[in-house]
Amino acid sequence: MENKKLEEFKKNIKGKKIAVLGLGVSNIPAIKYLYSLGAVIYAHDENEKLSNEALELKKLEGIYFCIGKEALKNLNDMDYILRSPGIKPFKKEIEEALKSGVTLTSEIELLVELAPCKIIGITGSAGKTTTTTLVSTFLKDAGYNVWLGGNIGIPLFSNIDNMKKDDIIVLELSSFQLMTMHKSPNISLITNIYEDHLDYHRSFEEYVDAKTNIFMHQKIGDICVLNKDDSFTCDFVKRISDNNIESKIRYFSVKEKVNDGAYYKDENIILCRGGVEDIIVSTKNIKLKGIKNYANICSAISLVYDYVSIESMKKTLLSFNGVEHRLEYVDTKNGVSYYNDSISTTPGKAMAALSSFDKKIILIAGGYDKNLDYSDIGDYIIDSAKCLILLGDTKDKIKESVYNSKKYDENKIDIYEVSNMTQAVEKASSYAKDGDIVVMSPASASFDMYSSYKERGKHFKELVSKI
Ligand code: UMA
Repeated sequence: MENKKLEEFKKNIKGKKIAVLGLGVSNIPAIKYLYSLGAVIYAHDENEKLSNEALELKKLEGIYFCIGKEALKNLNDMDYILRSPGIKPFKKEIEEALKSGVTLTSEIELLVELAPCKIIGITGSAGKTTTTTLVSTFLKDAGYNVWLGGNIGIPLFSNIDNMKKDDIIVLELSSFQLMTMHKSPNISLITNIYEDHLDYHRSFEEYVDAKTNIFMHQKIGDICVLNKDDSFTCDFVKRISDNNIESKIRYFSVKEKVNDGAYYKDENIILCRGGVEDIIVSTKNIKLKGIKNYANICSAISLVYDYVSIESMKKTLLSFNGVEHRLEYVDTKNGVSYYNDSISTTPGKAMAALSSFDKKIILIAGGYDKNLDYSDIGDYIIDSAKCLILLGDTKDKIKESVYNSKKYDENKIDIYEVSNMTQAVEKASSYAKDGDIVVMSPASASFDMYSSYKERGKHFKELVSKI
């Protein structure tokens, strides 16, 4: 069936002047697509050092480049501005252009506006990527053709011609993307709200308001999933009713029973539909561990249960290892489970990972020193680890943080220092006993020994496979 909205858009965009602000991951494919539709592209970027992909665009005749300090000048006589998420929409030049009648949009907003199929959108301060990936896996395993993208790093708009009515789009959405959106996904989730991105947003309120665009433009029949355990997301119910939004509300929780949605209780993930309960899976049998992951699972189930059978959800959960390098389950060797959390390149990220397990772990930490503050991590390590294996440039800072912790005296923790990851895995596997958990969550970047956190994670997994 023809996608009328898209056909109309294609007709209208011909000859229109579009200032594309930001020549990065999201906008480059969009430029090529809009150019192929006959739009006149003005490519803007404040950074004079363009990527190879951006430089390639110079080969296309009739794309005008505005690069460097003056990049945001001359926006007033455009028809559209296509803003990249990293560019703040409240920049003076953009606000002036809007006053003179220019339409502000973005790659992600065009996708949500023109897609021919259902869209599931996921936002929140934490848990977005794991939940988005799990939702997409649930749907794929159930036989759907799924388009996974958004803030997760995959721009999808340029693929819109290949999308079909029965496909499903699954999007991770950031506050940077949501802030200026005038359209919401059909099925939305806000995982939770914590203070974040205050170097971008002008206030915490602005950050929260941006997130609410995930439901503010929903229509009757749409669904909004909220976190019963998070007071901010619970308060959104009032916004939904104050704005006469007619979406159906579902909740998820890891603390209490919910009536329409999924919850965690006594080591079970339970789906409740209008009071009728089904146990989907026991958390004893799945590889994603920790209360935060149980919340991610409950929220994902609440989003997809109209589309995926209980049997299929169960099958997916039994095999889902998580997202690569993000508290990813690697394997169990001699009764010891190994997890790769190489993505934790800062103390903050590692602290979140550390509180995910129900028992004390063996932690491998340390890496490149980005001059971050390690003063709080000691408390977290003492609370969650019985053994700490340190490597890399930050090992002294982490050790000091443990020694300086007020909790140190009463809590025994074994600390070892090693020179590289091979020795770290050897030490961990010789220390560990049946039933133990080993987590590599470095709290540091990788550049002292690797080219990226991905390379570090892959090396760790390789070493585990050889145990
Ligand atoms: N630029 C300017 N002026 C500015 C800011 C940026 O000219 O004031 C230019 C930069 O020089 C760059 C270009 O804009 O060349 C694009 O940069 P961008 O930062 O907008 O990023 P993209 O490469 O398009 O990637 C964006 C998201 N980036 C941000 O939100 C900052 C990616 O999320 C996302 O994966 C990608 O689109 C695909 O949709 C990254 C991110 O860090 C991973 N997101 C934040 C997070 O997850 O915490 C929100």
